[in-house]
Amino acid sequence: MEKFGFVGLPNAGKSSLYNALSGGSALAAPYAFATKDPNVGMAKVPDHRLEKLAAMSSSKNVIPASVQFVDIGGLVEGASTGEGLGNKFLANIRESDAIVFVLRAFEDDDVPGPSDPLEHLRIVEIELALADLETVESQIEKRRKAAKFDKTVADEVAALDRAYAVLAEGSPIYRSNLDEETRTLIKSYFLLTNKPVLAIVNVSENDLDRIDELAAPVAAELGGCGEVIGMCVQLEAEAGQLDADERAEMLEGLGLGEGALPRFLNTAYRMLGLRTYFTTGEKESRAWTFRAGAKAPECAGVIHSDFQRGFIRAEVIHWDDLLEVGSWSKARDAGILRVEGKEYVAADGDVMEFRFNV
Ligand SMILES: Nc1nc2c(ncn2[C@@H]2O[C@H](COP(=O)(O)OP(=O)(O)OP(=O)(O)O)[C@@H](O)[C@H]2O)c(=O)[nH]1
Ligand SMILES: [Mg+2]
Repeated sequence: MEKFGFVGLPNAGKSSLYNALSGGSALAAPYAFATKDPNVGMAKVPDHRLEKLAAMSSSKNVIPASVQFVDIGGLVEGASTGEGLGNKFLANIRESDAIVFVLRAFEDDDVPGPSDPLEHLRIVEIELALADLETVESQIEKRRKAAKFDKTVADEVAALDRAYAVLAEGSPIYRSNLDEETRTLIKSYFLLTNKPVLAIVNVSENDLDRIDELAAPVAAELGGCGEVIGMCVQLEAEAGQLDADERAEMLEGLGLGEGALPRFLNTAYRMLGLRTYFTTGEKESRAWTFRAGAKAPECAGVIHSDFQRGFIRAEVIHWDDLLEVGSWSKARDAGILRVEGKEYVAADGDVMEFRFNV
């Protein structure tokens, strides 16, 4: 399952975001370093298409796609030299697929700390870059020696040298012009800034009419290097404690529509190049995750490796065409189920059934 690691200064709202997503009750408190041990949680990726398919099939179970996230302690300026909790605890998010910055833009006299999201961004970016620099420094000479005996290591060392030059400037790799090939060569080092980033700008409950305005400077600063979403994490967390109907009523009443979490989760999902196909029936309707560009057998393998190994063909229809005709059997009778083979590149929103033989 894809995993997101939360990074931010103390009191930025990371644990509150965790609670918002999981409906959980991690300690969110107005003092620095409230979080010491990581909180690991899961969130379902909302998908109106799945809901509609489940209703069509009167499915007993509805299983959405989900992502995992990890809430860690706050990072402070100088963490790389041991300030605050230091930076060793970042190891808890090393294997995340993406980084989520939580940047504070809310003012609250009861919650210490700066409330300029650009200041938050500047500090976390430098600290992550310095943590990566440490990682590269600790490996680069060893790998250079290894390259003397094994020519295949030479490309990797060259990539490490390039990464080093970027990081030594205090700059994250996701902001650099290092190409895909270089980044892939150093993937095995799990550098924190060699991952996609998404920034949450956490605005005050008093600024709900200025969310976009307050998020704009962060979007401008990151340029095309990361996604940016503004929200009031506190309210989303309070809503997360309610059951679905009450939650919808609360968010709607505040003029927040369905809230910011669906957009956050969908953006995070797509940012990683993830796509969804569906299976639907009376027993269950389910969303399955695949990587953009995957072919039918690989998609089948998400359900079970036997499906991929023994793949024969897939029956496919786009979700809205299926919904229109009303059921799988009607779609078959109408002759609008496509039969696709091994080379079929799955599309987001496909509904599929696989034929296989093992
Ligand atoms: N007024 C206001 N307070 C908020 C908001 N978001 C979070 N807080 C409060 O700020 C305090 C810190 O929030 P946390 O979620 O614990 O922050 P954190 O980033 O996890 O902090 P550390 O674990 O110490 O790094 C808590 O008292 C929250 O209730 C917000 O949008 N508005
Ligand atoms: Mg916390």
